[in-house]
Amino acid sequence: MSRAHRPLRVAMIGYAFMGAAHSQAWRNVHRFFDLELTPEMAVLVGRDAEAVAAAATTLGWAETSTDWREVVARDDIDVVDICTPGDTHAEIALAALAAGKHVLCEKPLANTVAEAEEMVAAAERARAEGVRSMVGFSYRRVPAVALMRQMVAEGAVGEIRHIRGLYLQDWIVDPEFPLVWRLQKDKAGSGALGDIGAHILDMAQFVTGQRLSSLTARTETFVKERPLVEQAGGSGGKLGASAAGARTGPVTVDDAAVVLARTDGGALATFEATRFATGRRNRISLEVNGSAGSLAFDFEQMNELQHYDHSLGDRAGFSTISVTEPTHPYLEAWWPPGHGLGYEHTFVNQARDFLVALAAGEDPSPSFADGAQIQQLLAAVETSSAEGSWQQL
Ligand code: SOE
Repeated sequence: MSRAHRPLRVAMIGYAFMGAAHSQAWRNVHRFFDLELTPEMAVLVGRDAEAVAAAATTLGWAETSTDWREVVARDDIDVVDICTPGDTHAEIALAALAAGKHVLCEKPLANTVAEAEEMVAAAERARAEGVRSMVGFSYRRVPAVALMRQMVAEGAVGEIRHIRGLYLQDWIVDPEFPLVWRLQKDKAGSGALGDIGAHILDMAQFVTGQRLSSLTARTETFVKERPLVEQAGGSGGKLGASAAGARTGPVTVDDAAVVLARTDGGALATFEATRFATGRRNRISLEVNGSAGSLAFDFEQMNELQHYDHSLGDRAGFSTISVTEPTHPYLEAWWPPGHGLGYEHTFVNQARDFLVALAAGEDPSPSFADGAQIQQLLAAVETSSAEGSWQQL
């Protein structure tokens, strides 16, 4: 039986790639999951009045504004969803929490550890008033990743020895690709490290229940100068056109990061995050090897999980679990067995978890504190790379 529905009015700041992904989640979440809270897509906020109006029509928002400060202070807004570049996360989140709004903030939580810690303190203060906050690590909501976590907790791999995480993209391999905001430290905080490395670090800790306790890392910027966006005539987004012969500016973030780490559970872990893995458009994968077996996930086959059960002796081999059964995480709300999900569903599942927690008066997960812990790992990677040192965490 369906429940009594209560509306929850959402304002979203930013409407590019992540804004579009979050919008379709707010549009659809209550149409698939049976929820007590029904999101209303109240206000979309952006800097350019004409562009934000066009985006609101496309994405399904009722109203628009160019002034986020005015919107987060409005009495008729319950949730503020932050989908802007990292340099504005802290300021918007602090204002929204102070105004008593629940906050969902895209990853990475902030651009620096200091900002992240301020956000954690503000979230703790607001929590005392029943205000909730969450950071958006969407890949936790891939059913196969959530199942992997369950199976690790049930002992499917035994004692964990190795954690191997990769996040590989290739969208800036062309040296003529313009200097978009994701390649500027003052806007993005870091490069491949914070944008995609943050996901794989979070996923590894989420799945294994272990935290990194020490690490050493190296980062690299392969292409040090790129055409300015204005010169290239490209957008500020990822899909700017390449522009031979245009004026250039310095790339101030990493193109790639590699990490070697130990965990508090005694495992060895390796991670690689790069935007230069030619041919790998968006490959995120995680393998865990333990005393009793292994589990492996690869986003390119996101509806599958590979399992190796060591106890089967000479009959053992990797088997493929089709993660499409209604008993698997999130899938009771989706399609019949064998009808897989896609990237966009992870954001719907994320919105579901957020709304369920709000309705129950509980803390959604991952918290701002979890986001700040990832921020500390990102900072440790940068320090380690600069010094050539091991960092204790
Ligand atoms: C970066 O290229 C990016 O858009 C990330 O910012 C997202 O978090 C990831 O889901 C896809 O790639």
